[in-house]
Amino acid sequence: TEPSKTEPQNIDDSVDSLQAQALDQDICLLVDEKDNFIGTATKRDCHKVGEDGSVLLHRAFSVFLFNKRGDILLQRRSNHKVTYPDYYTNACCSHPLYIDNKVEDVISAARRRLNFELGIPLNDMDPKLFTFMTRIHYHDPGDGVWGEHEIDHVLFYQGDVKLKPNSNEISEIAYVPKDEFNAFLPTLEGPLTPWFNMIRRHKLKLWWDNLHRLKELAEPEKIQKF
Ligand code: DMA
Ligand code: MN
Repeated sequence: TEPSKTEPQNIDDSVDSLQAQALDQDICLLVDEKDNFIGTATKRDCHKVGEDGSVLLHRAFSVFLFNKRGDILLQRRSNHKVTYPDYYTNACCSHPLYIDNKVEDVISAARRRLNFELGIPLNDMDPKLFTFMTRIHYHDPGDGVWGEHEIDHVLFYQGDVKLKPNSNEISEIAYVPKDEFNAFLPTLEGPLTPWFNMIRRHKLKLWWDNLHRLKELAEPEKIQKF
């Protein structure tokens, strides 16, 4: 017989098993408002929304990737993602982890995750070509069950890379030229993630216009709220 549809569902029944595994295995970094490391918590505990809408503050990163022509890489988050499934967003986001009893540095975490989500060979990504632009503190209650509260380290990367997207993570990718970007966004059949939208509105144009001199515009010491 069919299982009754009216039975209460465990949250994890609706979560893909690979994504569910990461919720308990990935150990994220809790930080204070100045981005000082203050402890650890599982990916699950870092993204559960409390009854009052609160979420534990943790460290994250967002990579904006451009090819040598200066086109931006966008991705659509897969339907399997626990947070923000089917949303369109920048090339890759995730969290530096607590691995082997050590705090992982953000650029190592970004390279590892670009390899995992987009299949970019590690050797295609020179750590020196990442520019740490700024930090953004934001809170978003998501769907009310899973949300975000992060100090997000924004990293820009320009270079030509081989892509082999992981379908458990990503359902679509596209390179978009700068002069087509504003017309392209309204054609998308899904929402933009809140962090991508925030960075797009406040910072993207200036930084995209200045890919050749990002180091001069970088403000890694700042933690901004928009
Ligand atoms: C989390 O990204 C980081 C930000 C900046 C929202 P994510 O949900 O894509 O993380 P993961 O890929 O680890 O699930
Ligand atoms: Mn997060």
